[in-house]
Amino acid sequence: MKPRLFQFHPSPLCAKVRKILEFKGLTYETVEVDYLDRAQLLAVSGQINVPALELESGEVLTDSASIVTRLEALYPDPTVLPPLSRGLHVALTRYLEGDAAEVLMRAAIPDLMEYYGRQSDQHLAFFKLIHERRHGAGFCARMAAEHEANLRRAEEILAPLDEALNDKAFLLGRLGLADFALYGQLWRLAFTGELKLPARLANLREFFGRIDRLSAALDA
Ligand SMILES: N[C@@H](CCC(=O)N[C@@H](CS)C(=O)NCC(=O)O)C(=O)O
Repeated sequence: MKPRLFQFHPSPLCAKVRKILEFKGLTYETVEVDYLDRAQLLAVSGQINVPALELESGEVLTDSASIVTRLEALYPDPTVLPPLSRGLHVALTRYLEGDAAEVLMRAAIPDLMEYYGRQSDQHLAFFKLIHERRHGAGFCARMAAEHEANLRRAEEILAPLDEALNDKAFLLGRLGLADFALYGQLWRLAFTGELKLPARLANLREFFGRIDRLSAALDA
């Protein structure tokens, strides 16, 4: 059996892991977890968050950072932690999945509400419950009302990353973990099928396409 990645389609951390698997040349299947029904995910991984990765050996990995560490140990070549910039990749990933993720998550709330609302009223209610437990009552409605400002804030924090890509294809020169983390965070603005990055962030738009096409490039 191929490795199985348990995911929610909109999840940035699942997007990151998908591209790392593809970069390493590993074929895998995705299991789309229903936001409301996590029984299989719980049975397989003992917890209810994604990504969870079940390897061919039966070993089950959770937490995207631990997944990357284990994949690096099992399949070191090609590495996502290039020797001379390993620390920078880790530090930048921490920023992208910390402060930057918070800003981009806020900008993505209306799309997420639409996505789960289309599945059912219960899906939307559960999505709101999870986010309002974390961020306070009224969070989702407030994010919808403040959407324009949230998009401006997202553009602000993405601008320096766009600038870093002026003269190179990847953030630190050679493709590595931080690029996959950035791809995952940009996925928040792309999971609907439309890349909602402002036109002025042209380098980032190209960058997203470059990583997005990785599997196709490897298949070629
Ligand atoms: N530290 C974990 C965080 C995993 C996580 O929070 N995943 C989100 C999706 S990106 C999730 O499953 N959230 C649960 C929920 O929304 O109910 C990792 O890096 O994998």
